[in-house]
Amino acid sequence: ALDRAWWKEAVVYQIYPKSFRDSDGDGVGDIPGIIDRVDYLDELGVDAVWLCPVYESPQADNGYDISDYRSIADTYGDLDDWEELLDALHDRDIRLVMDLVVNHTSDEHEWFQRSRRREGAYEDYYIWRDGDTDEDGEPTPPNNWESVFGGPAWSYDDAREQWYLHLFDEKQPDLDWRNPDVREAVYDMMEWWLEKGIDGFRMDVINLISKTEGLPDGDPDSGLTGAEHFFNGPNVHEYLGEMRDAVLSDDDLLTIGETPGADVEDARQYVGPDGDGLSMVFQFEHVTFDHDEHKWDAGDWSLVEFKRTLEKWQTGLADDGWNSVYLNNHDQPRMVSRFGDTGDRGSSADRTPSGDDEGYRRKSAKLLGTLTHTLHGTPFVYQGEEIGMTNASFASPDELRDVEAMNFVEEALEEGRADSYDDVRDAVEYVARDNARTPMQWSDDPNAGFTDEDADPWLKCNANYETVNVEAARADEDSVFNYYRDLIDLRHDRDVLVYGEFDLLRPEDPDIFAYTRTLGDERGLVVLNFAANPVEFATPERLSVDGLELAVSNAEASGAPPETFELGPYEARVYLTS
Ligand code: TEU
Repeated sequence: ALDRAWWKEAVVYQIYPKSFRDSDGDGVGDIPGIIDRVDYLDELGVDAVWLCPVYESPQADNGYDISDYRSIADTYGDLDDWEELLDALHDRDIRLVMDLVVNHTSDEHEWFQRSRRREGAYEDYYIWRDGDTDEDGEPTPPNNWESVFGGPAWSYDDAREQWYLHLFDEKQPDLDWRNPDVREAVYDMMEWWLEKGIDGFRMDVINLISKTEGLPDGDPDSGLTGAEHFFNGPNVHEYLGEMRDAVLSDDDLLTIGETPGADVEDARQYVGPDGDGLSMVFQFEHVTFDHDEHKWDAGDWSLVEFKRTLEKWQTGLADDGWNSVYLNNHDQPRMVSRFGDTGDRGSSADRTPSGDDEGYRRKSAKLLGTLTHTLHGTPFVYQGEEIGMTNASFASPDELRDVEAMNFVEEALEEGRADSYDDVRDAVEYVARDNARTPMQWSDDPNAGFTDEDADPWLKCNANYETVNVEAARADEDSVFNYYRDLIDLRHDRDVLVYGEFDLLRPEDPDIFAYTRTLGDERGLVVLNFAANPVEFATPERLSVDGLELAVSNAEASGAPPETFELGPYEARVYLTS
């Protein structure tokens, strides 16, 4: 019998609240705005929402810096609004997964404020150390670890006269998970949210919570100095096991760990009943395989390598574990700009030949959606992906809002790696997180229908909203949106797409991503052309295509699989047994 779970059969929709829908005209999205669009989610057909942080926060990292875990930021609304959202979703059988950010808090969290004053039990809530001094007697940090957002991972606190560790921004001090009081406080907070009836947690950088004892220097030649001492650290499984026993074991929850730097072996330890019990993780290998030393060097990528990376995860977690499937989120560039083809529209990275002024935007967006909905694992749709939103254009650094991107530009200029912004503009427009965070494009009204016409959105809208928007997409039978509805329906209807075994065909084919899915007598064949030109693909001889019929395609196709496929640019076909 199948080991069924609702979260294996679900399609999850990720909401970045700041950019989803603004109901009160302050230029920032909010919870009433989301409530207003719950019917839209229902129409799309998704089963769950992952809501990025809406908690009280000074917004140094758009809410990933939490100053109070048990209240909602004013700009998003209040707890009553949140309860109303939960009800509105549940009324439509859509579950709600909340973001859990517990590697760090905001420096404005009461815990940190008390800790810097060494108040009683809070004294050891964070990772405080004395520093060293250099030859000139200047204070230097306790070790050489680097922050993910650039610069040292340590800042000096004048009140406490010690350094504190922050793997991200200086306004995001790391909690000391060795302290049982910290862990207890986190579990209590989780229980508080669970009692409100939520359906799971997405756990921010959960594999970073344990650091090597003694905090030794890291290898200065690695991409991020110190990483080997805080990614998948020594006690992480002990803490996650304890968390499971304390708060997660009773409910049928979706728990997904965000685990940068985890390989398949690591993932097996986080996921499943024999591991820490998480439902799944967000792995990063398929979104970092094109990085050189650093994400800002991202560039050429090959389909062969992309396939190899995904196959490793597909097969590696097939029997004990489960995959999440995503190609973009609020930290990654828009998938259609990265893996598809947008011409020169909405992206400066014109890496592939274009068909017209927007390249093959629609067609390649559908192709990528076909991939995510037919791989083995739970698909995550990031807001705007379902209408084929693209990377944006940032003419000047003043248009950027993300701390990581702003630091990158500033450092490049300071360190002389760039003479002017123009030297790094391509990199910004290719990988900066702001690309994914431009406001959701609801209509061709001014400000894309995201906020009032005369309001100032917190981050500029992508200029292509006049054609790329929800209103236009809903009205157009042939839109990316309507194609996504079909994909989601199909996945709901057919167990083979959820539970079927994955087998990659022709791994070395440079243009075609093809695979089968098999579940007893139920079979599927997926053939995807990742090239901007027509490509032939011969059905492998040993493959039985008996009984297969076309189930969905982004082109004109029908019937049974031919002996030799002639696939148009970015053409996608899914065949299933009837
Ligand atoms: O991201 C963690 C992380 O390591 C990366 O996604 C990282 O932000 C990105 O690759 C930098 O290029 C999580 C959240 O998703 C992100 O939004 C937060 O900024 C970060 O944690 C800190 O909470």
